[in-house]
Amino acid sequence: WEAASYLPFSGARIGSFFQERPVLKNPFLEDALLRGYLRRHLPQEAAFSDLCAFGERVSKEVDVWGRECEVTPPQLVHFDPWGRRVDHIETSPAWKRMKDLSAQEGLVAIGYERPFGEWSRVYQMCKLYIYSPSSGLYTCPLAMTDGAAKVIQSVGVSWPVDEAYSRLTTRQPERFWTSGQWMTERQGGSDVARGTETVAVPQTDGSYKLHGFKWFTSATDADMTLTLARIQDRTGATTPGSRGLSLFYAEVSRDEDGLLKGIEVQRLKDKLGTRQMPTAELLLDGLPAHRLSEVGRGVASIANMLTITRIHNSISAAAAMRRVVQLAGDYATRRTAFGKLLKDHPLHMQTLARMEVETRGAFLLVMDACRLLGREESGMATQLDTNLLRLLTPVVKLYTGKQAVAVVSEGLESFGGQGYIEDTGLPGLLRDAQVLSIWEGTTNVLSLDVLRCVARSSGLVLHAYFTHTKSLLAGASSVSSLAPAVKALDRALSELQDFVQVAASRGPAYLELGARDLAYSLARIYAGALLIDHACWKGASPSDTYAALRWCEQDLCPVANKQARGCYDPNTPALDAALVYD
Ligand code: UCC
Ligand code: FAD
Repeated sequence: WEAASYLPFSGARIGSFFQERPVLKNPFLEDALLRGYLRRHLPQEAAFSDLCAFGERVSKEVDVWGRECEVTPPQLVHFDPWGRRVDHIETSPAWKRMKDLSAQEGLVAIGYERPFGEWSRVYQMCKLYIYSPSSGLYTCPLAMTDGAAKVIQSVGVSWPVDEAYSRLTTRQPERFWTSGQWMTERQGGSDVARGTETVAVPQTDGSYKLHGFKWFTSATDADMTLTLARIQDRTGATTPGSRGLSLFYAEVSRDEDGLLKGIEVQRLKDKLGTRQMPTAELLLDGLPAHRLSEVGRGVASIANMLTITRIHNSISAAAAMRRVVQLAGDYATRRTAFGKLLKDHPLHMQTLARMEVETRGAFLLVMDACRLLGREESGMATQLDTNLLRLLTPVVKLYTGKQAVAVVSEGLESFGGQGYIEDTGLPGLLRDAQVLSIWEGTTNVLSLDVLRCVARSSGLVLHAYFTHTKSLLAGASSVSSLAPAVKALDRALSELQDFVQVAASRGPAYLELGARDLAYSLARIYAGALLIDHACWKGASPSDTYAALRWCEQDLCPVANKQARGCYDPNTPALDAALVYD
């Protein structure tokens, strides 16, 4: 008996060692690049103190709510106990607290109040960046709410959307509304022009009733939505394609019997991630609606929303990377392997440093899109800024969305087996990252959007890109510590210019095959230039220089290298297909 008491793990004993969990600290104070960026561009005490206080609230209070949202996902109640159809989407108390907090903190409102002029979008997005990984995906309805407010602003804040606009942009929780964005139908989410079957039947009072089936509608507990439909003429005929689509505003409301007006919630999606948030299939059966766009200008009108939601998506991507890097860095100071802390293993630190470099590139890319958006909205944008924003929006969304999955996945591995364990909260980060490259335009569809905006601007967006990238490098020519990075970037820029010239002469099929690599090249070169530019700032740290050097060691212009290997030649589609179906 006595001997047994010395045996470890005997009986009910579970041993005395327990691993300390990684600790989430104030995400504002923990982020050197974020603070450096703001010190450089928005050195306002009011912004700093608000972000610092918000960061404290996120780490101490909100993060727990985010976890609550994950473990108490929404439920759809189709019927009440007496058999009446109610279609009620029940969300967790934490999800409702997120709504109130979002209003109070002005997470949408800031973009419209513009407290810091052209830097207001940067400020708003920095707040969302701090919030996003703890938000229980509440950043999704906020993105669509922001996008809807932007669309309303662009068509004019007047009846019937003036009330909605004031609710979308209010700081009063009891008045605050969120919006949906219902574009995807069963036949196509990318190809909206061919996929949309929903029809709008004109009413005698000038309004419409919508009939159709929306296949993906996220945060379906929204108060209103923007959606696309085809207007029927008197014979019931509609115009096919993009020219047949118009943009509609509809409120999600209930009649006196508690039934949704003109909507049936078919079911909630059973999703890999984003489980905190309801995503529903909706049957629209006479949904009352008002047309917002000119007839047939639906896609062009909703494009304003897409710009905003794609920037929000990019913020969430950069924020997911930042969060996993912060937690992994903290864990490395607490976990020992082979006799020393993980942080003292050079190979482990190299792994974290590579994640850090990716995160920094992503952060600067997104911030630059926000900077340009802020300039445009405050009337400060030059034509070059406007063109650059059009090009960068899809580039930044597609690049950061993809890299978020890679960085978060690597991040999970840095916790060893614990990274795979549900109740650590870590796996949810990866699940939620995976959607970032799918919704709001997949990687390929956005790569084609890059080609579209190049073609429609007759190359002016590329001109803006080259001009601005070169200007970012101008200050670095005399900084010897950055010379290898500048040299690599100069070479990549000229390779990119060569590609553009050659590809233009080869025609659309060639360009289409090169589209994804082109978008990646645009992203990597631009992020490299931003990192170099930031490292040249007088307040920059040695780590800023090191990050720029490391970033520029990668293949900055994959499109040129692949072109040289004949990857876009006319015979490759057939070879690719043969390989896939071999
Ligand atoms: O996924 C969704 C919501 C998820 C939840 C929100 C989360 C947000 C982040 C949260 C973080 C946690 S909502 C569904 C999103 N769906 C998409 O993104 C659709 C993807 N497909 C595309 O983007 C396609 O490229 C389409 C649908 C835009 C293609 O449409 P069309 O009609 O075939 O294309 P067209 O004919 O080329 O374009 C029609 C007009 C043109 O204008 P005009 O006629 O003046 O030349 C285009 O220039 O629309 C204009 N346009 C644009 N303008 C098209 N795309 C854009 C754009 N991106 N920016 C400006
Ligand atoms: P498809 O268009 O069928 O694409 C399938 C594949 O083909 C993709 O890899 C795509 O890149 C590729 N592909 C398509 N066309 C081309 C091409 N021309 N060239 C090369 N490759 C191509 N939608 C909404 O409207 N509102 C919402 O609130 C909403 N919420 C969502 C929530 C979640 C969790 C998810 C997963 C989706 C949501 N969506 C929503 C839908 C989303 O926007 C679409 O799924 C997305 O746009 C892709 O459309 P799809 O599913 O029809 O894929």
